[in-house]
Amino acid sequence: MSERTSGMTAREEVLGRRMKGRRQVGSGTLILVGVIVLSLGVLGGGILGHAAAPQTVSTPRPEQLYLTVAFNPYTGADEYFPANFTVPANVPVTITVTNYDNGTNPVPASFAKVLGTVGGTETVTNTTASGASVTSVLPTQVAHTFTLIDTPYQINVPIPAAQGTTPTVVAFTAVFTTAGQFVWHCMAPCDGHAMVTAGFMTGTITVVGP
Ligand SMILES: [Cu+2]
Repeated sequence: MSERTSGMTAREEVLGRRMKGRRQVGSGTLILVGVIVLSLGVLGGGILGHAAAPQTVSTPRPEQLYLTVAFNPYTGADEYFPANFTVPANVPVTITVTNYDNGTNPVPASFAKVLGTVGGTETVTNTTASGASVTSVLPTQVAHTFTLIDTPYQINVPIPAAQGTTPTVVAFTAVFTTAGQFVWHCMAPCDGHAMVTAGFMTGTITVVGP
């Protein structure tokens, strides 16, 4: 018992010394490596920064905004996520809406037409649609709409229903030329409560910039 204890203590001492030695060498090496990495990082960042700058200026990338329409089990309603968002003014903004709601809420023909987007079109992608540009969808296939009728904007984007568990993805591009905060609505008769409750089927789009 006492032999084993003393044996372990001796081994621990040796290990302790080795660890201590390793730590000392390790910290010195770490500092050196740290200085080298930092130097390379500053140098590399400078070089990359110079190389990347002209690309950013010459080919401005359209802004992207991703929205999801889905059932929220906590509220018991279909909602836009997010319902309140911000976009830059005077640049093309591509908004992609991924809709998981497979129920239909048929709309009048006027709300099945695409209005106010670049080219007057949207693309629809699901198991039967290829992502081609369309100017309208079947009113009976609409689940929700993204509709911004708030002066000076007049935008309507019909969102067809998901197919089973496969979402329908709608994308469109718009240029927002007037800064300010505007209220959008879903015009499909989906849910009386959600349609009038901010953060559900209505919300704000804030346009910022010159
Ligand atoms: Cu809706």
